[in-house]
Amino acid sequence: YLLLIGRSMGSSMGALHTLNEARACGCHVVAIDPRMPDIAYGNADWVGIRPGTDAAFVLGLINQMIENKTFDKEFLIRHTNGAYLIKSNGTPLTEADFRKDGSTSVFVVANSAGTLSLRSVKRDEKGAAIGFIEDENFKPELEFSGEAILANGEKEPVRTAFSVLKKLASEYTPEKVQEITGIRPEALKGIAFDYANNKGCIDDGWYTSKNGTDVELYQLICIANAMNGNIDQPGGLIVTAGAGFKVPSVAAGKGPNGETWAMAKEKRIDKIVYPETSGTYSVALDAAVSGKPYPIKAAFFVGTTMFHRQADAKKLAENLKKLDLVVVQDVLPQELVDYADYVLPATYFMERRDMSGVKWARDGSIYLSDPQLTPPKGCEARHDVWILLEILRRAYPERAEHVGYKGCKTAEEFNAYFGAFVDRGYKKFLDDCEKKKPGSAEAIRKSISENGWATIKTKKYGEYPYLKPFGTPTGKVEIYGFKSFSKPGYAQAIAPISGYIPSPAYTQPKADSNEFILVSGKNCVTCSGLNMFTQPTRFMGDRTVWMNPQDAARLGIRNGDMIEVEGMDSGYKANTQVTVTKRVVPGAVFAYGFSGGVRTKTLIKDPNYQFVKEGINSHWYDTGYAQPVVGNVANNSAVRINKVRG
Ligand SMILES: Nc1nc2c(c(=O)[nH]1)N[C@H]1C(S)=C(S)[C@@H](COP(=O)(O)OP(=O)(O)OC[C@H]3O[C@@H](n4cnc5c(=O)[nH]c(N)nc54)[C@H](O)[C@@H]3O)O[C@H]1N2
Ligand SMILES: Nc1nc2c(c(=O)[nH]1)N[C@H]1C(S)=C(S)[C@@H](COP(=O)(O)OP(=O)(O)OC[C@H]3O[C@@H](n4cnc5c(=O)[nH]c(N)nc54)[C@H](O)[C@@H]3O)O[C@H]1N2
Ligand SMILES: [Mo]
Repeated sequence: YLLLIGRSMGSSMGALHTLNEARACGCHVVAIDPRMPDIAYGNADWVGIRPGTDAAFVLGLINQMIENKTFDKEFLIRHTNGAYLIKSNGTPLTEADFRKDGSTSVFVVANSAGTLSLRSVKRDEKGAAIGFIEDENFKPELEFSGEAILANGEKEPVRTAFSVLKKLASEYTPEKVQEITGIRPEALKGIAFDYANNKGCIDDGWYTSKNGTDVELYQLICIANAMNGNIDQPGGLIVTAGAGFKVPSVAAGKGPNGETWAMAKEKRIDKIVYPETSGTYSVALDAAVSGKPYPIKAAFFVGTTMFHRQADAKKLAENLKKLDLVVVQDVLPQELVDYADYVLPATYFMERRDMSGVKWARDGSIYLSDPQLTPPKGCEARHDVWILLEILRRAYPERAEHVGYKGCKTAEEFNAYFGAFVDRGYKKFLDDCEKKKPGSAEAIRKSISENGWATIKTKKYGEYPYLKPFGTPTGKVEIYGFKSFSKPGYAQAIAPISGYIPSPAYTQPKADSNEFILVSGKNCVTCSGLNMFTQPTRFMGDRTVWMNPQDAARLGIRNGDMIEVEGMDSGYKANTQVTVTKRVVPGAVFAYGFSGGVRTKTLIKDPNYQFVKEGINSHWYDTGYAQPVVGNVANNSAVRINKVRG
């Protein structure tokens, strides 16, 4: 049983094939999405939801599991921080509350008699988490509440993390959930029944740029998975194996041949503003205007579409003009090229040799792709790394020397230089495999030469968090985020657990009016800035905006009409064609990302590519709102739909 919340799968890297195998084996798939994803054409259910309200749905699901006692109590006690005690101010009770020299990383559980026991993560000399320190015979109470006597002699009311979750979830009755999400009580109850009965799993996504409340949502999704005890088990939410393959490369202060150097003291600019971000580009562009936290004067874009990727295209366009230097290194003349001082053409992956680990699969594998195309004679395009090294060599020759690069005149010369790293990494990897398991190197070499890939490590289930701790403060699945208390100011920004929060990223549209939430997603034929510029896209792509028949009737709009989409927050206006369809919920409109509204001057001079101008680019309507501390930027927005006459 698989629940997909805001996952279209139609585009998801090879996962569709596995999904279909699962369905053929009887896996029931349910998609919770404001629009019906393509997978729901087959034997999958689609449950429409009002955009940005998913947290209420998940809390409703958790509440049903608690009310019906269908949750995995044993798992919650043993493998989550559900039984860990929380003080009245919301912070965890720790050893430091009892002893002056006590640790704030040692947490406390209680049994039904009120006896306390300590729990913490076991670490090696280097600080790496290797296990748990806890009394396995101690039976913690999941719903304990009572008083603890602290070091200063004061009595402190305490309760378990699970009690906090239970109280929060209790507000999300099926009726309340319907009011917020639009999902019928019977649908919620049915999903809660099936999900628990089949020990289902909710995909945990990875694209957290929808409504500016995504971190909270994904935390709730993980909690709902823990409620089923279905973590790192077959058919559950798993930690993938990984192959452990590395080629000699450049890391902070370390070169491929063992060279070392001092790194600049400055932190990456987005890490200053959003310390927990995995990458928030808007900070750099803001700094181009404000000079804060430090001034940015130049930007170098390698293989990213920016205008179709980044929320708030309007600000992007303004900020790009403020930079002294913009360089775009790409394979196609996408919109960003219009803002570039220099355009550097790169070769495509099919023109290069590439060896790497497979990241997004259950088992750990490696692959080797050989070049299948040769760039035509006279073509200026070069391998991405070659371009970058040539710039490095001219700007900072000593740094290029650090990585043993002295300049290459021809592609063959560069490929030999670069290929040597891959060969060295591959050889070392094979030697290591052979040492661990004699005979394995030959088997891997054979599989690579015959298939282009080889599976190195088969997934072992039941490791995390049963034997190996997660990276959380407790090492367990945290149904109450202790990370929130790890640094000053964090608890205000990342609550340990949250209820439904209306999106702070855009104005909430008025019901039954011409105001809507605009959502986007990918599809197999038109997503990615690359596919957009292939001719078949003209015929396969969908550059319209979808609207529910109920809304269309109220506004007097018919299928195929031209409409004007006006940003409620951004003020931006553009015309496009409308598709009137029940595949989107009332109150929301949908457009594929990467599909339309291209404004580049260069490419669309070609009459064959005029079509890329059709449709809208949803990012012209975004506010650019980013979540504090984590920095994920919201892609959904609020728009007015106006009928175009004539
Ligand atoms: N062919 C192809 N395949 C690709 C890619 C590609 O470019 N081309 N890209 C790859 C990448 S980088 C990724 S991240 C994956 C993405 O794979 P998925 O995450 O499966 O795909 P998306 O289309 O981004 O999913 C977004 C879905 O969320 C819905 N949605 C929007 N707002 C809300 C909301 O508030 N609530 C809910 N419940 N749903 C909402 C949208 O309608 C959409 O269906 O695909 C990968 N696969
Ligand atoms: N509205 C909306 N916005 C979204 C999303 C959405 O669903 N809806 N999805 C979000 C997600 S999950 C992601 S991952 C991002 C993706 O955003 P991007 O990563 O910017 O998207 P791509 O379209 O994959 O951009 C790849 C660019 O690299 C170029 N390219 C391809 N191969 C090479 C190469 O070998 N070398 C070089 N130098 N260039 C190359 C292509 O021509 C293209 O211009 O977008 C995000 N933004
Ligand atoms: Mo992505």
